[in-house]
Amino acid sequence: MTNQEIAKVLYEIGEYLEMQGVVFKPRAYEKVAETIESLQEEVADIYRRGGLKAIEDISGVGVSIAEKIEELIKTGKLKYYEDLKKKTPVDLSSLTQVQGLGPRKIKALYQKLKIRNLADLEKAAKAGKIARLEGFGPKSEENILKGLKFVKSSGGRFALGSVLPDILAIRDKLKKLEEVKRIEMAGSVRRRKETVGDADLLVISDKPKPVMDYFVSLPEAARVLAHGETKSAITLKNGMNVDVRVVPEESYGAALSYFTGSKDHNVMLRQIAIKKGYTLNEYGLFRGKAGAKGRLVAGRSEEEIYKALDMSYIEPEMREMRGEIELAQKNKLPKLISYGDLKGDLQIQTSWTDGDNSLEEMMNAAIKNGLKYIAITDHTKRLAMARGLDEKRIIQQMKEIDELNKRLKMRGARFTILKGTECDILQDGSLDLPDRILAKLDVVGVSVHSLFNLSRREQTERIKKAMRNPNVDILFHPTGRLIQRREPYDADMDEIIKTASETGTILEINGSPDRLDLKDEYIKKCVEAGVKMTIDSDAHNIPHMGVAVYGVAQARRGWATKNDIINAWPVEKMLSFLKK
Ligand code: DGT
Ligand code: CA
Ligand code: CA
Ligand code: ZN
Repeated sequence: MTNQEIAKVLYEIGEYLEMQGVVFKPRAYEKVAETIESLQEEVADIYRRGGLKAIEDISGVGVSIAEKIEELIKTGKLKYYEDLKKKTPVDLSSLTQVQGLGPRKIKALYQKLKIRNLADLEKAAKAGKIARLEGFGPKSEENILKGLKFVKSSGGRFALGSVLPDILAIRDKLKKLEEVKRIEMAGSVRRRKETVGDADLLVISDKPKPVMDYFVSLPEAARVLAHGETKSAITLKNGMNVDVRVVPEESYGAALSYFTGSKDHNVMLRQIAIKKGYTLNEYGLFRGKAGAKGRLVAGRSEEEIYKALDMSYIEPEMREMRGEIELAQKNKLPKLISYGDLKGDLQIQTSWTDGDNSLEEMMNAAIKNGLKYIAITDHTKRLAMARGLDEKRIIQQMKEIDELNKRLKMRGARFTILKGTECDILQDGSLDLPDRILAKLDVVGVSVHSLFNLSRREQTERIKKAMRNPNVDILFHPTGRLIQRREPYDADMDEIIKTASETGTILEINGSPDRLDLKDEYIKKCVEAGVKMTIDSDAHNIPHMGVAVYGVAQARRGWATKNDIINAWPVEKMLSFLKK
């Protein structure tokens, strides 16, 4: 059982328990699921190494959950979970994808209308049955229909962060084979697109047969779709396909370029090649016609192909036909922020509120990860579920931070903990902490966590008012979307970007794989408007700190340079840029 599969069962247990109105326990399961999802090591390996005890050492796991995980690893099944499913036999994982449908509503729909799956739901909503149901109403029915449309449109794709670790693991296994000379990811994965249809791997090998035999017999393969010497494909347990193609060394660059896409970018490259009297395909760039008659001009590397076409090399994340080819021809491409450029993280949660690790633990992990500063940004009191901080507790937290900073200094460590908050924006745009507290903090982030359904005008004004507060530095997860789960709240992003530029407010690129908020399109707009951004992990535990890389990927897709991202700067420069 993979971590993903274990997490999925735990999430569903939480949801089933919530259906039954059980308190606290659902959140406990959810938190363990989140932790397991982001673990580097397989829980099955942890178990093999250290038994039940080692599982209990995972943050948030008590005896009872540990035993359930053990049963899952040992038998691939869990009786407790099967029993819960029998009590309410609904297709939870697809129904919960519909925005606004939580476990309790799903239970009501099952009890009153016998709705078990998306098809039942659509039928009932279209027949107007949900509008007549107590506790639902016409507005709710309308939202369900909207949500259903959204689920259908995102169907069949996978959030990058939920599949990239598995794809990298497969790549690394293949890389170890002596028959594999080189291997690279291509397709949308290499372009780091936020959702992925399938994964495409490219291999150079003189002996493809053993490579392909090994590939199709990987334990990750739930099904084998194709098994040939130049192309094979498998389906993973989560339903995603992985293709492997073997290409000759002299065509590697051409094949990489071709299979990286995007398709539109490739089409344009081919047209440019034709104008110059070449032919470009997945085997190379040829003078005249391709094949036996043409002479190979370039093909080994992507660099030599771009060069032969008189343009500079284009990073994969930019190959989306958004003007990158024109800039490459003029040698005017921006120098994108690199994956190692982040020096700080400006959104970190701790066990003061709903995080799993203490402030000190998060600090130590950040130091270990090579960061130079972090801002502690726990939730505020309106988020009672997350034990949000009130004035008294945030003042206590500031003292703890002073104390830790003092100790860091004594140790000679070049690391700073910044005092911060993720302060809730209230309905009228005022904030959940008074200004005299906000003024004492180094970094004030604000977030919308409630009232997603305000009208476009109200929502936009609400956010703008918060941004105009002279104590507010950053707007966290600015659109509120959850990839494939929740659409952004209705607000005018152009106006928000404009307000950011007028007020000097930073917009966040939240790296959580299910958020990636801002998305690439808005990042590009910010870059153009001169609005600065920060790339944060929004980590609630130590493993989760690693997700900032997805934020960097998204930033690169939005053409951001180091100069656009304030936490790629040293701490003094970053702080002096914030509002006074
Ligand atoms: P995905 O899998 O939907 O997330 O998106 P991609 O971009 O990975 O697309 P995929 O897997 O269908 O194909 C991989 C790459 O192969 C694609 O980015 C460009 C190239 N490719 C596929 N089909 C065609 C085609 O008909 N024409 C051209 N020029 N390129 C193609
Ligand atoms: Ca693909
Ligand atoms: Ca493919
Ligand atoms: Zn938040």
